[in-house]
Amino acid sequence: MSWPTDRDTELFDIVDAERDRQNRTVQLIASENFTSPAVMEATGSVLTNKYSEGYPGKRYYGGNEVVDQAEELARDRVKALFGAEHANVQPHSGANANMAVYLGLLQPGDTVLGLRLDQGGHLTHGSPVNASGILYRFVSYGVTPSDERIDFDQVRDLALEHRPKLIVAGATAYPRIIDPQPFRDIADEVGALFMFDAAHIAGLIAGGVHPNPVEVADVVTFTTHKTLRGPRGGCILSRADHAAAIDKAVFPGLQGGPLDHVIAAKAVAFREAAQPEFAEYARNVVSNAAELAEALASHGLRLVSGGTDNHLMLVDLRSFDADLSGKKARLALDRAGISLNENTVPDDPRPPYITSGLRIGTPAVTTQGMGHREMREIAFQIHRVLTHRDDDKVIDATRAELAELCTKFAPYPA
Ligand code: DSN
Repeated sequence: MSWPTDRDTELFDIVDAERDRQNRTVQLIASENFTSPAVMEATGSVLTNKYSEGYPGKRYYGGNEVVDQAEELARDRVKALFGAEHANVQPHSGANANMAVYLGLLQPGDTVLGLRLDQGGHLTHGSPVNASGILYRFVSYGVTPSDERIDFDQVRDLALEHRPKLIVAGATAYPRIIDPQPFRDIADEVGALFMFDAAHIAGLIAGGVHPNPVEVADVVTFTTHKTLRGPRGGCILSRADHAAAIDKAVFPGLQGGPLDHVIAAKAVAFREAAQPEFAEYARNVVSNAAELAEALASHGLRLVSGGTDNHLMLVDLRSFDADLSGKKARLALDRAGISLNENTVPDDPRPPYITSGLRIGTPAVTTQGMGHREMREIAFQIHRVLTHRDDDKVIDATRAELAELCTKFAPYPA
């Protein structure tokens, strides 16, 4: 064997530094989580060495009899987890999963309805700078100005006016339950297909705390690394009649060789998400988010839609401090050891790289075992940083206090 025998300290010191950062600071990015050692073991396994273009039993390469078993296991487990007729576990990401659905079920130029990006939607729901918006004619619906929840009257009016081929539900920054049934009803009324992008809430669905869109949608896409707590990747569930079109769109339409090591790790995560402990985890994610939202509101921060019933909340900073953009707030919180992202709020007057809001999520801190007491502490520290953002002493003190808190809940202790 001619592999280098010296440790690549230049790189692995960086990995160690990132583990330290994850152990010692607060992770509130709503789309992040901590995976289990078993998920990481599969991701770092010998399956990374294999080429297996195609699907189990129909590969373009030899030597896939073992890898086939891993992909079949992943497909069977995810179908059982969500009650789906068909699963494709090969998408490298949620964006790829969405593009594969469009490629499989639409023709370029077809009309699609999706949630506006600045009101909680995703780039792949028709942003003009994304392939979805370049290749297809997306029409956007939004939230109502009064309660900042999905405006189903608008969805129906737009569907009747534009007769979309596909209606897309799902969001990346929407703090409320998304009921799939009204979308199904509207899709049926206009003869459209219905896709639910469950990237953010897949774990809440698997844990039984949010309605399961698989029961009513033609297709459900999701990522495996957010609330579902698996490896980074995507997945598509569909009715059996869409299976052939979707599989062909993923490969050879959009991707080449699947990431077999990641598919194996997805199988591990699907098994973990089927355990009773995961249902408890999902309940705790939502309960922690509600507690954190309430505590932030008690410090005078306005929450979009007045609160949350999922894993995230959106803080609208405008009424709190007109000078404080989402970006300024995020940078100050980063210095204090709190990681989150700036985010547009509905009808945000600031551009998307500045924004007037913060998106805050509880999937990772809940995995660490934090509960209501820690949520109140985090809310206190967020408020303290926002009101003392130019005071280095306060920022440093906060970072130290939070490091002490996080060390008690370290996800990957040394
Ligand atoms: N990056 C994902 C998120 O943070 O919601 C969306 O692509």
